[in-house]
Amino acid sequence: MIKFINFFENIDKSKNGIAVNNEVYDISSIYPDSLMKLISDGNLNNESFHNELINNLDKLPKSNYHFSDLQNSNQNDSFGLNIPYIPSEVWACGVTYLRNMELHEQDIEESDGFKGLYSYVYDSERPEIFFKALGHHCVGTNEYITIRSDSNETFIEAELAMIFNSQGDVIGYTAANDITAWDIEKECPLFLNQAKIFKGSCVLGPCIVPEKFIKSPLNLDVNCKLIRDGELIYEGNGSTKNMKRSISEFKDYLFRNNIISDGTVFCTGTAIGIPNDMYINDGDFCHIEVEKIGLIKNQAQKIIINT
Ligand code: DO4
Ligand code: MG
Repeated sequence: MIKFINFFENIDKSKNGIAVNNEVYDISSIYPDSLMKLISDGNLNNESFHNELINNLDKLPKSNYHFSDLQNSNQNDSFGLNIPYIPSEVWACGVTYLRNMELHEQDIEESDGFKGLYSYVYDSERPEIFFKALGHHCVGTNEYITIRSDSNETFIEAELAMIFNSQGDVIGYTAANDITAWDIEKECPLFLNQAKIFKGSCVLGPCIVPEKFIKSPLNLDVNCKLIRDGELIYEGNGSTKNMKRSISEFKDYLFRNNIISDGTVFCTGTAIGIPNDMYINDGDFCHIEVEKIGLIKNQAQKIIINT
């Protein structure tokens, strides 16, 4: 398996690389700018390009760090992983798992809100596809995520994300945190954009895995952790095998009468229904791990004033 990454070490703040068997090689001589180029030139999921890389590993500069060192690094370390590339658009699908639908319905019931909405969407033939982010709303692992100044119940959403090319092929996968101001969303469904789209509302990373290395995307374990003052206060586990929708359904509805550019990211819905009192506090750390892809971890920052 090859994982494509953007990493930094010491004074080099952005290098494109590959991780093979935990070793990290610098491919910046082939891709000097963004890994987006790898997507637009068709090489991300191209087997002969992968073989060429594998056969020439000894000619590529090797990092002093392993992939696991970069992935587990902390905010102030001089080495780590950046967001793999800045996508032009991120879309998402909601209510794709029964457990999340049930928890949302239960919370709506208790708060006297729009009852039945989430069960309607879960059962509906048309999936709930919504716009999630532009590139400037997205961050990578170890960057700050945001709790909006006007939200007191913001949640982690641990998701498998697909990477599309403009033709509608799924060419890779990454992990995502679709951070959601649930109190704003549950007050009124028409507030969804405000609940979903704000700066630091979407984490992507830690790498891109080409599609051909993930044989069963709908059978991946997903884990998330909420850590407060160094203590694990919540851990949840899920699996993409419980996803109600298929990949072809996502593609069909996302591309219907729409223009989608290379490298568009699509978050497939939260695989873990988090209890309604486990919202994120200022300073908490949120970890999300998707099997075969890796770990993204971020500290939350509550915005106090409106900046
Ligand atoms: O409107 C609800 C969106 C829910 C969501 O983002 C998810 O299920 O992941
Ligand atoms: Mg979501």
